[in-house]
Amino acid sequence: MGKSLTRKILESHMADGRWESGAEIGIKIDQTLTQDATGTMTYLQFEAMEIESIKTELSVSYVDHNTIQVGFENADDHKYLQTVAARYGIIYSRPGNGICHQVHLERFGRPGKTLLGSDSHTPTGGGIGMIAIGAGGLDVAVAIGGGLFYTICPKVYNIYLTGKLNNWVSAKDVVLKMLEIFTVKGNVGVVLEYTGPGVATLSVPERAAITNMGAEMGVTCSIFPSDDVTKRFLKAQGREGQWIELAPDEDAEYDKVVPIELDKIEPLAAAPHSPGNIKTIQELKGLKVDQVEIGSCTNSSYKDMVTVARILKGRTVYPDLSLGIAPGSRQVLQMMARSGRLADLINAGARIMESACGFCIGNSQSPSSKAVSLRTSNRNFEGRSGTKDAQIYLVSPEVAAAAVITGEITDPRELGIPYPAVETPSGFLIDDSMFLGDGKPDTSVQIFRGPNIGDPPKNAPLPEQIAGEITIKVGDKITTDHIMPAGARLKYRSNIPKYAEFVFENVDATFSSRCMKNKEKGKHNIIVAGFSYGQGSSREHAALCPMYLGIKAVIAQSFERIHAANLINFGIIPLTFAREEDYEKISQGDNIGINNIVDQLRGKEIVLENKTKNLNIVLVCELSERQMGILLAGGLLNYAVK
Ligand code: MIC
Ligand code: SF4
Repeated sequence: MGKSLTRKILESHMADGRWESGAEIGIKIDQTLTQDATGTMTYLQFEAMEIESIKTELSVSYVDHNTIQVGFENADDHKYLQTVAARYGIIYSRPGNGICHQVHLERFGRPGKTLLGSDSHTPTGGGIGMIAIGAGGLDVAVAIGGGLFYTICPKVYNIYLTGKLNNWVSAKDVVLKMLEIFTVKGNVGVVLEYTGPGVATLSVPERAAITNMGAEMGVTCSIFPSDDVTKRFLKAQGREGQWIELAPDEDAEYDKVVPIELDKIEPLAAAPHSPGNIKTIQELKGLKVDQVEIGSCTNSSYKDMVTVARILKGRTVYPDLSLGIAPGSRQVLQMMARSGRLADLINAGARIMESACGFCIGNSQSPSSKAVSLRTSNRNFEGRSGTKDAQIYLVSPEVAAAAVITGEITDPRELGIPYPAVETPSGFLIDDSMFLGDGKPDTSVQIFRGPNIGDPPKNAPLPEQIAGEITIKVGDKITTDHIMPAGARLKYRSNIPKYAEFVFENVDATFSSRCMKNKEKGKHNIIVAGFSYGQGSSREHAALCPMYLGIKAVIAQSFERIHAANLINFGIIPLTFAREEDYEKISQGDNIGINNIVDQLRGKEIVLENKTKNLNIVLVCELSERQMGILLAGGLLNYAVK
């Protein structure tokens, strides 16, 4: 049997392990990207590794998350990022240049390369034929320093596309369809590989919108082949020389084949409060809409923006509705400005926002209480918008624009206006002046460290035994937004003691202070959770801040990939229940103990003593030798610098 494209690229980068799904493999990373909200910690950890300069082909540091700059903290972080980048040979993408994933696709993504990014939507790069994976900042720091990235050798599912999307149906609807099929849990260790005749009908930015939201399914990454469409996109970006043709073997072997007929897909939405809660627009039509936000790394390409501009040209934003638009990159914004499309949006009454994450991360444009907000972004977790009771629906740019005109959820096919078929331009506007650096280190640079930048906290090696309290018990599908809120709290990303005050803030505001009290008494803190713990972002702060609060273990029914890796990286043991029903035998506040933890981890099962309930519970923890070493050392930083 032949090989999938995923296998071909991974095998050509594999420096440890072999192709056997489920086993740990170590891959060489060609490119890295960071964004500011995870980047400060990444580079502080990179500095702690005392490596002279970057070892990758290319490393880029973007500033796109924390651009609001209320107070000095964001600006100080930017200055740290700019100077640390110059010192080590990292390209610095200045604030205003755009959202990391969109910009990376435009200017740096290359077929056949591996990309590791400290952001869960790094798989956007799969749209151009890369193996692009999201990870915690510490894993990215190790990769920048030339270390391998370890992950589970994936199962590869083939998504076989046929047909062509109908007018008014777009790439966003394809990935929402995928979410309907795959849901948001149970896909850990899977790569989605798109093939079939339908692939050629999708442009690179459309493919990227699809691979972007693979993150919501919890897959490792998604990938499209590199074909003539890819070649045309690279040519239009002035990078034709970087094109190579890439495809799976004709008889490639896959773990599963899922056919999708593009012409059968209709406009869809993810209803509150999960990207997996899929409804058709036909089911939702008529619902009054208060706010529409268009942008984010999923849907802010040139085509997305021009489509919206053409729908709104000569029309006016519905009176009760607020429209925000954030073009994904400075390239898109400049092209919109020069072509007059931006004027069409301004004339319609759009509030034009910076090319940045903005509303998507909840640090601006929070809706009013109970508002219905239609967004083209990728996550609608409860409270992420900054308004706990707001109802967020994730939709395509076409559906978003239709609501702007009518004030309610509307099937764009029923708008009664001609469909604006927007082609990918044959030449994009190329202006790289907002990238600083030439990839070479400059040891004379003084790294700027403002008062908001603290050293990454150190952890002690794993103790002999765990003795403490179940400090919190939570249910299924707990996202990293539940664990470590972003939005208004984002500015504390570089200040761990301060940020740690907000762990589980919206679930139980007493959590952090209760942890600190236990820690002072020498008691360990333990978290108990249901299925799919740690969904969503790659933010390592959802492990780093709990580590600071003295969390030694998380016991869950199941974990999501990036979060499980982050827990190990910060010396927190990810344990699962051997028997599902035992989740009921443990309550918040229970006193528990695990003796001889190191020996037990080496065995197959771990026995937890629930002292309050006077019973034992069997737990499981499958670790590679490498992961065991990291846990024993108290985390990856101790392990890497030993
Ligand atoms: C997100 O979309 O949740 C974020 C903010 O981009 C995160 C990264 C972060 O928390 O800084 C992600 O997706 O990894
Ligand atoms: Fe930024 Fe939103 Fe994309 Fe995260 S999902 S990188 S916050 S635009």
